[in-house]
Amino acid sequence: MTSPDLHHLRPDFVWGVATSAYQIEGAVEEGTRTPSIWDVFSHTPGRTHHGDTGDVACDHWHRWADDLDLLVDLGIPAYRLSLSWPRLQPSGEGELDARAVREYRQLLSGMRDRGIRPFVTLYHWDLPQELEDAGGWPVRRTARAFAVYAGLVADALGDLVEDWITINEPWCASVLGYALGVHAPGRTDWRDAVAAAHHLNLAHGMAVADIRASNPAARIGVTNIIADLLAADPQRDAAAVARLDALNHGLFLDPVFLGAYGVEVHALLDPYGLSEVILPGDEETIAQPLDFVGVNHYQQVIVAGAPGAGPAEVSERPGGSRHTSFGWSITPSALTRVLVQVRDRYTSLPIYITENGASFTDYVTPDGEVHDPERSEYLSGYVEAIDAAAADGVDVAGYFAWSFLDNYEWAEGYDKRFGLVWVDFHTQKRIPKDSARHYGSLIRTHQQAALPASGLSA
Ligand code: GBH
Repeated sequence: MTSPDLHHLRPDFVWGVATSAYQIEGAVEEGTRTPSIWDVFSHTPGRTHHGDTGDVACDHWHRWADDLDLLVDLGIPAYRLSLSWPRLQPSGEGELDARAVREYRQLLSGMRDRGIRPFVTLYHWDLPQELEDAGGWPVRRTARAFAVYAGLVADALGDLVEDWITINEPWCASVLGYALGVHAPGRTDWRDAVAAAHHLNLAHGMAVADIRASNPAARIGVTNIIADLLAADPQRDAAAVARLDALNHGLFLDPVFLGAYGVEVHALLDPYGLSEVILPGDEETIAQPLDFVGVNHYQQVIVAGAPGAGPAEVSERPGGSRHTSFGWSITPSALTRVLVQVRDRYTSLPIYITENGASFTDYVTPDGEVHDPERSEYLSGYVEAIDAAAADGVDVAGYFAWSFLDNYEWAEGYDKRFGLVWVDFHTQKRIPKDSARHYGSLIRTHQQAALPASGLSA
């Protein structure tokens, strides 16, 4: 495996891996934790592949110390994790649960002791079911509840965390959860999804204010999933691309970085009630100054117009000629294009790639190892694509491979393995895949090249 040349990346570039709470923690009945919408959804027959749930997942709640040791062994300096809202604040309101706070403090202290830098996501889709029963994201109250929760968490954990991500992929949380019904809570109403999207944006903005009030030194960003959209036919399908871009990207990035929803977004979603849910002052609240922007990138998509398929009325197929086991394209140049576009259209803030990765049909060979050359090649290609964006002047600050561990892939259950580390879901044994060692060597190569350079410029 060749090592890419990464000399445009900044010397202090942050290298990490990412996970989320419901996908790895398990221990769903421990302490005072209540069900989240994902507990309820995954336990509803027919909702997930094989009926898989996150009840046990990677049992990380009981194994975090060993898992952190593994990060050290692999030479991974940063770790993006999310906190479980129903564990920390079981009814979605009121005081935080003291035991859960203590346990997360142990985990975060364990990271500090091992020299691992935390990036903490406050919402990675596990809304307390009680808040869903009270209306969920389509109601405004949920945004306020989230901000209060975020402020309490910043009070309780702020001495152990400098980098916060408010919300992971509000597109998934709103569109997949409330319009397409393939994610929790499984509703299928575009008006609900549009209201949910606005309230997720509002929740982000309100939370930024509450976190800063509690912790003025905090660095805060928000993470969106950004695809590289290409027209199937440049003349015929340009409008379809613009519609999908408005729904997937503009709906979330416009108000945060440009201060208001753009005309494309209004044209597409006012028929589904967007203007009705925006109250005076909301857009100012959403457009809080941030410290960085998070980008999750997985796909290049070829888009064509197709009447009747939701508000955007498009059909999508993967770009490229090679694909992951999810059917997603392997096209590293797509990430370069996405990063350049985020800079050109939205912000010159530092960009973290907060997720990028691939599922392949991994298996343990008789030697007890997992040989996954296609994932190593994937990582090299995408990291090189980041270097290309940096060469173009984009301020790329870090990269988090999705994922640290094979884990609960939401509605897809346990069949899709994104980990750098294999997990045997019967024994909970961890086996670092070849790609984990490859990633460690990419990191070392960059760090060694960066050291003298930073010494000279100092
Ligand atoms: C990210 O979601 C998530 O942040 C992370 O938790 C997840 O594990 C990772 O990527 C890998 O998927 O849209 O009907 O085809 C990316 C969005 C949502 C894409 C679910 C795949 C499958 C259902 N993912 N989607 S559908």
